[in-house]
Parts: sequence; C-alpha cells; structure tokens
Amino acid sequence: MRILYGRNTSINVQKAVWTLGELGLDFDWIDKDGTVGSINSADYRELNPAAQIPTIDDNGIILRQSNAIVRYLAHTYPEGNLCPTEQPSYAEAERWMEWQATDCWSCMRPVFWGLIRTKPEDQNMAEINKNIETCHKEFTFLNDFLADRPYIAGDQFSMGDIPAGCAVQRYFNLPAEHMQWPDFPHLKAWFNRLSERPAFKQYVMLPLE
Ligand SMILES: N[C@@H](CCC(=O)N[C@@H](CS)C(=O)NCC(=O)O)C(=O)O
Repeated sequence: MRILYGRNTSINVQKAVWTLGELGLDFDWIDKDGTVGSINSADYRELNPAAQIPTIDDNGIILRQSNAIVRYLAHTYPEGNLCPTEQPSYAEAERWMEWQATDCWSCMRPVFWGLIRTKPEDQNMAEINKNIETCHKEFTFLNDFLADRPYIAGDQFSMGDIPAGCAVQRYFNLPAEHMQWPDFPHLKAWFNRLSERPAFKQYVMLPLE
C-alpha cells in the first residue's frame, strides 16, 4: 500500500508525485485537489506533526520532507534509474537538490508567494523585485552548469532534475514581465526536455496558484 498526501498545486507535493510517475509506481492520492480533509486534523498530524505536505506512506514507511521523499523513492526503486550509481553524477544530483531547497527556494518562495498568493494591493513590489534579481542570479548558475550536459547528472535524467525542474516551472511562469530577464538558453533547452516527459506534463505543468 502506498499513499501520497497533499494537494497537487504544492511544489513539494509535485516533486513527490512526479517521482512516483517517473517510477511507474501505483499509489493512492489523498487530498489531491486540496478539498478532502484537513492537514490540521489529529489524524494527519500523527503522520506529519508539522502539518505540512507532502507525506508519503510507502508500505508503512512514513516519510516527510519533499526532497527526502524524492531521494528515498529513487534509492528504494533503483530499477527506475533515478539514482545515479556513479560519481560525479550522484554528487551533482545531490548538489542541485540541495541548491533547490536552500539558495534557490529562499529567493523563489517570496517571489512566488508575493506575486501568486498575495492580493495585488498587499504586494510589496520592492521586496519582490529584489528577490527576482536574486532568482535571476541563482538560475544563471544552473543555466551555466547545463551548458555541456542534457541533464543535471549528465547524460541521463535523474532525481537531481526533479526539485530544480519543479522550481523552474514556477520561475518561467511568473508574471514578472516588468523585470529584465536573462536569456537562459541552456536552462530553456533543459526545461523543454523535461516538458516532453509524460509525468512532468501530468503533475507539474499546472497553472500557478
Ligand atoms: N520542507 C518541506 C516544506 C513543506 C511545505 O512547506 N509544504 C507546504 C506546501 S508547499 C505546506 O504544507 N503548506 C501548508 C498548506 O499547503 O496547507 C518539504 O520540502 O516537504
């Protein structure tokens, strides 16, 4: 029995569900559209005391923290080839997963919340624009890294592409035309490659909300 908890518009849930899709694993999805149950219920808090999504129950192994879930699934189901077996591919996959959760998300989160989840009259545009500038700098690092490789770990798609891919889907769809955008040829080529993957199309390419 495998159960994923969390609504489909959450970036952190998207990482987990995209991974499940890539691996072709069966699962039940609770609160898929955010209308069933509440993450503040006592039952859910037993699974996830922080009352956050996602949580996965993989045959009794209960796991929280989206990037840990991606790693766990990639390691536990190696036949899906999501976990690189050689260095430096493994280290690069890990490095960019860490980057997404830290350097990238610390500037993307305020931009995403500011532009998508805050009423226009309450938006602090100075703060948002400052963070967009930082995002441009951070995504330039990834663009440059992808100059000589089709995927983050090298020639093959891997777990390393998943958190960053979810973040870039949000970044490229931000309503931020008022800012100057770098060119990003390598980031765009990589994003186009991800966009051809059925599980990415199904679970990640959703309108931002
Ligand atoms: N570090 C955690 C963060 C989880 C998190 O912040 N989840 C958000 C959604 S993206 C959440 O639970 N928000 C409460 C809600 O959506 O009701 C992870 O990566 O899983």
